[in-house]
Amino acid sequence: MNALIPRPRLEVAPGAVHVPDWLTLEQQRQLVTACRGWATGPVPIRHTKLPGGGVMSVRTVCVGWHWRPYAYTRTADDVNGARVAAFPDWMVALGRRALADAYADETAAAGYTPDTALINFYDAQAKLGMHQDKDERSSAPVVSLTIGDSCVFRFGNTETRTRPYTDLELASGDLFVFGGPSRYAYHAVPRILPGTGDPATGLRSGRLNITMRVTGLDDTGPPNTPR
Ligand SMILES: O=C(O)CCC(=O)C(=O)O
Repeated sequence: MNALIPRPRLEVAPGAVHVPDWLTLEQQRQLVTACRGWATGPVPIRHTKLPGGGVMSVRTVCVGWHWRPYAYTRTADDVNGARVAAFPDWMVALGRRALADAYADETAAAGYTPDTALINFYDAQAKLGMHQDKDERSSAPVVSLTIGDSCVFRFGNTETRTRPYTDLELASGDLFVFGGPSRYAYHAVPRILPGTGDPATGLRSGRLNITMRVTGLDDTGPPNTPR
């Protein structure tokens, strides 16, 4: 943990806010335990297959809705066909608190109901290229939590995968929220910083990232097919 020298809250771009050391150690432990459970099923954590034939280096498991490139479904048809674990109420509450603290806006927080989370596990070599989160039909903010090893997080602009962008370090317990004018900003994880996590979180190595989102989908609408 980097708790010795307090790191300031930083608005990286309009609507994109980094809140260091937001989760307590106990909350991190609880999240690690919950994620370990989800990683074993009903849909096991896996390297997502890309339509071009490649596989992502990061491993992912979802709750609420299952994400695959580039759609959300209730069942993991590209893995084992099982229905994903339900999105728990305590996680909705956590998402709301995250929004309230990042934006200092209780009204926005009360109206925020995330219904999916992508849980990414990065080993020391894993990375994620520049992309936008745009498979959701809602433009509600994305709430991102980091546990374990720190990473370099690249937060760019909404127009291109290239500069201008800001590189910042996300450490264990950090919150990052992006919404409003930054909701569709390109972002990436170019590098994990191995050995920077605190094993007291329950994670001996690697980085866990949880992004909560609002899909804007419901079970009565037309099937959500990959774009
Ligand atoms: O790991 C992170 O911090 C970012 C994850 C991400 O960009 C995603 O899941 O789309």
